[in-house]
Amino acid sequence: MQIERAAYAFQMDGNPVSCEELTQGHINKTLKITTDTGMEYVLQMINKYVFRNPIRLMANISAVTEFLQQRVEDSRHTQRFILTHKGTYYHRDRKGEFWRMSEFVGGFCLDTPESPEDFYQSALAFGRFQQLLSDFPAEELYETIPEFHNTIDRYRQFHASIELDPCDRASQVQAEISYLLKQEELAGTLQKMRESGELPLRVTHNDTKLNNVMLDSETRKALCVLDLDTVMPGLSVYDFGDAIRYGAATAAEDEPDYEKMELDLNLFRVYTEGFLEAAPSLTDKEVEMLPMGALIMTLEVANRFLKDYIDGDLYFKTSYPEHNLIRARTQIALAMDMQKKWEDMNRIVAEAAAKMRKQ
Ligand code: GN1
Ligand code: MG
Repeated sequence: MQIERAAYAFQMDGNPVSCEELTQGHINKTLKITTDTGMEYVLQMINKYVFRNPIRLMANISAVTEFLQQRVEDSRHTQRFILTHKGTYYHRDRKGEFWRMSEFVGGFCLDTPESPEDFYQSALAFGRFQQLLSDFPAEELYETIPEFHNTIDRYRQFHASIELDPCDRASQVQAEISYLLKQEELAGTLQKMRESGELPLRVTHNDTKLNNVMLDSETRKALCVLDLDTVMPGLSVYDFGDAIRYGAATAAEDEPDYEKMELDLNLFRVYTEGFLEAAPSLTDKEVEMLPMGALIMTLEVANRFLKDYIDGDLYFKTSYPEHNLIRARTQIALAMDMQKKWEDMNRIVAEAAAKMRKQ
């Protein structure tokens, strides 16, 4: 009933005939609604624990999507949000929950690339997204999650959770805590380069998982990027890094057997080439720091999963009691593998940059 009422608040074409839950995201409740005229929509209930100000969040998203709509040739190359009958991009229900609706772009999302080409396509999508937003007025964007990728601040919160240890779980995860604490200084490197101006601030996506890219069902080419909740001023190297963390990994983010988790260097190369091709405005320093972006994003997400486990699983959706711990261990395994492959990662980036310069 709550879902149906929310759907009817928006200016849909036709009446809803079916509703299916889409379960890939970890944050918002997401449903696909089909109407009797054959239109398909995505209806989402915004997670208020994560996003404290859904109205400003939607102001960001509508500004970004309207900006992109004027710059893309094919309408499927950006999301389109639907207005409510009251003329807003959000609906607030009687329980105080916030909802939004967009047209279903058509196509599919992957959790793992089925071929290197799929991953290359996602690199083009995120690279283009960044390039297209390079003249978006960044000062107009509200910070939906303040300090989102500030790893120095993430470590401050991590220390606070270990100290508080509200569920008495810290003692079980000493090995994981100890590894992450040893990486603390390294994990702050890029944040310091942002503060000193060595790395430029750009409008970035900040959540560049492969499953946030829509691929065309027929051509398998990238259509558009989804999940614009965290579009904010940020670092390009983190957009690159989070995509690598998720998509160039040999196992799922929550693979229980963490020995299966490694960095796939071939996928790393493919993504690097696509990203550099689609975002030619990256500076030499940004290019040089791409491997560091991948390593630090992996450490940051490991830190966030472990913190959430220690806090009692308040932030990420979980399917079983140790889900966040498993996720943290798998991310730590990936970070360790990147540290082993560090020279290869740097060589691959240098080779891809040299290849771009020749073109
Ligand atoms: C969340 O919303 P989703 O599932 O695409 C999270 C990301 C994490 C990711 C880990 C707003 O992304 O930061 O990297 O889970 N999004 C938010 O899978 O916290
Ligand atoms: Mg998502």
